[in-house]
Amino acid sequence: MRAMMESALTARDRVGVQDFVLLENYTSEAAFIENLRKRFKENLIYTYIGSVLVSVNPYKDLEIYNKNHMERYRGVNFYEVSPHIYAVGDNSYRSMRTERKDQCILISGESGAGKTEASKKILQYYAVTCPASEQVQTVKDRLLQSNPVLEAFGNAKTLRNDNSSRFGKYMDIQFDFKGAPVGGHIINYLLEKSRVVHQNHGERNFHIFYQLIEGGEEDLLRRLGLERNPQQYQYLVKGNCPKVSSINDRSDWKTVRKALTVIGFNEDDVEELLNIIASVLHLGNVQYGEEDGSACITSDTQIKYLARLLGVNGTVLTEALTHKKIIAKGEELMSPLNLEQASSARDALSKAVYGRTFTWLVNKINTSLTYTDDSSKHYSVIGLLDIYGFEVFQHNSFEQFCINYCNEKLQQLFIELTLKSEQEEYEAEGITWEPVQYFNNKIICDLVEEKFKGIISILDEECLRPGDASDLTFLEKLADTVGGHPHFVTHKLADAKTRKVMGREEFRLLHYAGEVNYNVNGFLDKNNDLLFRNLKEASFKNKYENRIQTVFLMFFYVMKQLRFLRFTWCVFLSSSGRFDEVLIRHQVKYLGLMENLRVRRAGFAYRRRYEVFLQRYKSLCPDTWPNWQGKLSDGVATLVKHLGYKPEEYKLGRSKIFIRFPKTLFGTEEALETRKHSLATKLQAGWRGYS
Ligand code: AD9
Ligand code: MG
Repeated sequence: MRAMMESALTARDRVGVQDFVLLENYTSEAAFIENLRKRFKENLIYTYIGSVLVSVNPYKDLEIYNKNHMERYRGVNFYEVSPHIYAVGDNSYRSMRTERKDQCILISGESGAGKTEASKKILQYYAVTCPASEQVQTVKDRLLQSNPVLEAFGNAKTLRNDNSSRFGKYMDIQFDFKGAPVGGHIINYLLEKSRVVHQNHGERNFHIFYQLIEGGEEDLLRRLGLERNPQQYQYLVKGNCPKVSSINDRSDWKTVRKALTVIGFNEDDVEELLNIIASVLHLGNVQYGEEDGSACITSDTQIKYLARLLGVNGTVLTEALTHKKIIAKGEELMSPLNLEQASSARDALSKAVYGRTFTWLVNKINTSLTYTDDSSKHYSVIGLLDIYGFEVFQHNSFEQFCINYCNEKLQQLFIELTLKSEQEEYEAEGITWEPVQYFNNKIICDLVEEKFKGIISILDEECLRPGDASDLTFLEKLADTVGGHPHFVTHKLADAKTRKVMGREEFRLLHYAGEVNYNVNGFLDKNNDLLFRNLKEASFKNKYENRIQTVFLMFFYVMKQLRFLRFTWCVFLSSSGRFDEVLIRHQVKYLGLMENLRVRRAGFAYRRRYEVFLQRYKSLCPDTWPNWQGKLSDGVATLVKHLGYKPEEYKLGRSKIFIRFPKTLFGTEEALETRKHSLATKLQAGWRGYS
């Protein structure tokens, strides 16, 4: 016995605890990090904080994602097996089935932390473990194959991640009453279109361009007028990084081609798609010269290809790339563009074409995932949110501003749902409670989004203001309006030390995850792009805002869903392949994991409304079976007394029972199972009544 206990202790010493709630010194950050380190060393990358999954990116393939593992997690209690992303998937699936409630899995973490990999693993888990008929198998295949396609067109190599998502994704998986996946729907947000025409040093354009050039068959490339050399294309040379050691563009091309077929793209669709991708490359190579101050196209090679691939008239295209339409005295005239204007018109066209193609692609995928069985319109849903993670580069622009703002909102949601609402519920239920202090990043969200005086409002105003509005006037307005804000700094307002590391065209935001300097160059143009798209959307969809912000739209949708859903959080930490303590400590801090643990520790793992609790377990006590006649709270009190709950294990609130430890409820669940089993045996033998 002693030997057994000793070996259990040594094991715990070696691998740490699998739920931080069990950590003895739970207020110590050092103990928290040490526990992560121990587990990471043993390749145990997953740990819980109650029901929140925390993971550290191992950056190496672990043997924990095979079929055996999937089977191991199927239908077991969350806390009985070691923490895993499959356990999260399984738990959400079972809650959806037993409670008939839609679910949502929210995945957060900075760029390169492992969010997209995790969302794919959840999808694979469902594809393997859920029941399937022939028709369902098709849906499963399509759900899985949507990933390589979306990644080819929406992911790229950045300095942070070789396969970085450059768009936000919310995916619904729809299940029928048998629990089989029968459909899906994807919503995409804010694709980083600027990447089509420009990449920072060491980064690449979207994968698809390189895949096509490296992997496309000879006759296909000939038809598209492409050469097998990325260096030939202006849009692919900006980052000076055509090859990436971790990426095999040629084999990825094969995967994507196959995936397109599985998703239901016919030959015409594929041809259309590739024509557009090739056209973007040709557009990038359109070279301008100058004649009398006006731009002209110096070679018509690209125009010939473009005219053929896009099915437009070459002369019309040439005019469109060198002129703009103006209306003078009621007449439409073509006014020539200068060199700079013509180049930006060409780039704007490339971005627009790519952006629309991406939307078209997502729509096509959605059509192929549409649930068509009319006999049972009701289905349950598990939603997966995977957005681009927080990122900081040497040079940060409008794109980083949008991405980091999204992450700020996601963190706000995390705080709202796990810290704030938890504490508010205890208060509402009259449960004695020691409040936990935490940093609420709402102040930063407000700084960005507040009506009339937030950064986005000021930017919109500058975009719509006629006259001399420019990126720099925007910066000045910012300094005047939000200059005193504790999370905002401009060069002008900065102290001497900060000024040294800030450009004159930059403003700094003190995000929850760290400081970022944003260069305002291009802010107005890029925002205009969103603004006008939004204005168009607003004209038929202005239910909740006259102007719809795309970022708002994403979170509006998710938050609206969350009111009806049950959610699970997965928090991913990035690390550089080894356990990088400084990096991990920083993330533990800004993600509020210590506060989360404190709330969990002081709190209760489970809560159930009295009527739900009584209904489920009343058969375990002769006084509550078959029906309790008195007050519900008295019924629950009688029941738990009979079950032997100790006073420190639970509390009774105004309308709910709160149970501190998972094991208490598991014990009760087991008792229920045993009783059902013995009842079934007795019924078979003709028994009636309670025993
Ligand atoms: V970004 O915000 O889209 O830039 P993600 O999505 O958080 O980012 P991603 O899932 O793309 O990161 O993971 C980055 C890389 O980490 C992957 O390409 C893998 O090489 C590596 N990774 C992530 N998760 C795992 C894992 N569970 N096992 C092994 C992993 N490697
Ligand atoms: Mg990603």
